[in-house]
Amino acid sequence: MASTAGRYWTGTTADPYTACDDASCSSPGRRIHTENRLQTIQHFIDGEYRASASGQSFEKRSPLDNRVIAQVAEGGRAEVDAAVAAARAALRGDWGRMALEKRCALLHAVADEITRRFDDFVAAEEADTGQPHHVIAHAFVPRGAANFKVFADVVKNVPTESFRMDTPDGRGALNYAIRKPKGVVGVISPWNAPFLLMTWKVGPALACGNAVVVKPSEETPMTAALLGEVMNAVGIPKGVYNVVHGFGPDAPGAFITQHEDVDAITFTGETRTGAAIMKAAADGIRDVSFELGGKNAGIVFADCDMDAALEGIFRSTFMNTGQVCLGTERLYVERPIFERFVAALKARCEAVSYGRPSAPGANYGPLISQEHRRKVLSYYDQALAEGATLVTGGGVPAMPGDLAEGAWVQPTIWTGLPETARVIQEEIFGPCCHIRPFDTEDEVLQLANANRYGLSTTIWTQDLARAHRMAEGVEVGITYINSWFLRDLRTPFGGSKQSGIGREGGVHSLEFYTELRNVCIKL
Ligand code: NAD
Ligand code: 6OD
Repeated sequence: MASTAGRYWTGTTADPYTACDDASCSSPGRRIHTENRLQTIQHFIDGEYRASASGQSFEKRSPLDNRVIAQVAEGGRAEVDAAVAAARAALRGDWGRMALEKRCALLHAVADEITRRFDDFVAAEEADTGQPHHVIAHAFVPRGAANFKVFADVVKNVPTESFRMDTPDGRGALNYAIRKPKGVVGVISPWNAPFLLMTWKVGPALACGNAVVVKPSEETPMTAALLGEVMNAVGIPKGVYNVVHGFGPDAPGAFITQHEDVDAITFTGETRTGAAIMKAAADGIRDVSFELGGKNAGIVFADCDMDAALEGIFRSTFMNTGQVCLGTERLYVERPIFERFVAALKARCEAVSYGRPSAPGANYGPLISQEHRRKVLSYYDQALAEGATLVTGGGVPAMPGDLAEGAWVQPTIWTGLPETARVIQEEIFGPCCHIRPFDTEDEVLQLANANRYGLSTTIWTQDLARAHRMAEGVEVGITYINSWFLRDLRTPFGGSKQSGIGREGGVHSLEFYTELRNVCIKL
């Protein structure tokens, strides 16, 4: 059943439009609900929406109530082959020949079209993730648009190096560097902030002149699919942006990493998936850029601004139901304020408002899936088995009606565990943290660094010298001082240790998405 419909979904139920009731929303009254609509999500290959050649599809369930909300085309080798061939053809055709100015103007147009269709993207992301409207509308979707504009501007303005050298004949030679696109880039993305994280790769890849084959997470297919409509609307040549839906191992994810005509792979996801991808990439000597798991420490000194620290730590631990790679799962609080801080954080957790994205005042959503909930709850059990003191949460909230079937868990805090406990060492990726008191800077540095991951840390202190000392001492790629998840897209982003390989952001993205070549001219 092949379809070339010009839209990423085919709806079977009417009723999509409901006014937004969030008083703090910047676009009240403009939002679309997809919560009650069954959709068919197709691949986007060579500028067209397509079903799978095999006719196979899989169910996408709502995290809110476990209802099936979409049938998603399940790709195989045929779709990956077609997508890679389309991408290669685009590079050989108009896209490969396009002037930089025009390419960048088109990417600005992509950003503008995302903004014009803001409500559709918000609705799609809400349907996929069930997360609160304000998080998606104020953080994730606007970032999707920014990812196209910012990198178009970076690429247009970056200089290249040149060296004048002496030669024995006295005439000299000039070396200069040129940047060429890597070629066909495989983009494999996760479910936790799907649109932000996928466009964070696609934006710079296209700005640098590559063509992409995207494999979004099987849990969150919608915004990647919807973006195809945007690409067609603004005139991005066909084959530049391709999406193949499906799973990872022995499926489109793996097929992209093994494909001999894929030149580079950029991946965000779990560390162990990164290891599998690295092995596959090794065969073709393909370049990889990896943003992987984390077990981030939060560090709160007694001299902090208590209200700001509490708000920052609460967000870093529980925003997006704890499903943020930069999120805090190990918290160290200086002893004089330990009891007060734990009590205040507990109170914040117990005041969250569970609900659908559209529910008035709802500020806390479900986990992404039943499978992920089973994993998180197994860690909740594990913490108690290892002797934790449960401060709050630890289970499943009582939800009304259909929501009782959703992937809800309570925000959870523990104290009293040794640092060797699994919930302190392993990434859970849920709304939970262990809190431990500390007495000295050296002690907390040693505790924070005693982990195989090294993505980020958030440190709260009003002592500037200490802030700098700590920032130099923590073994992570990204340190936030008196802040968290404040993003300037010009800065290097990535993890140390097992949290990643490489840095993306600003000019650093060029290191991955382009190949630098030297030209030497004898004068
Ligand atoms: P995941 O590794 O399970 O899946 C990510 C993507 O990889 C999905 O599209 C999946 O289908 C695909 N995949 C799975 N196995 C594959 C294989 N063998 N070959 C090719 N593709 C494969 O991760 P997830 O559960 O979707 O996301 C959560 C994880 O992502 C957490 O570990 C989190 O820390 C990490 N993450 C890291 C960052 C960062 O910037 N460092 C950002 C967001 C999420
Ligand atoms: O802001 C970004 O660019 C980024 N990569 C954020 C990652 C969030 C992880 O959940």
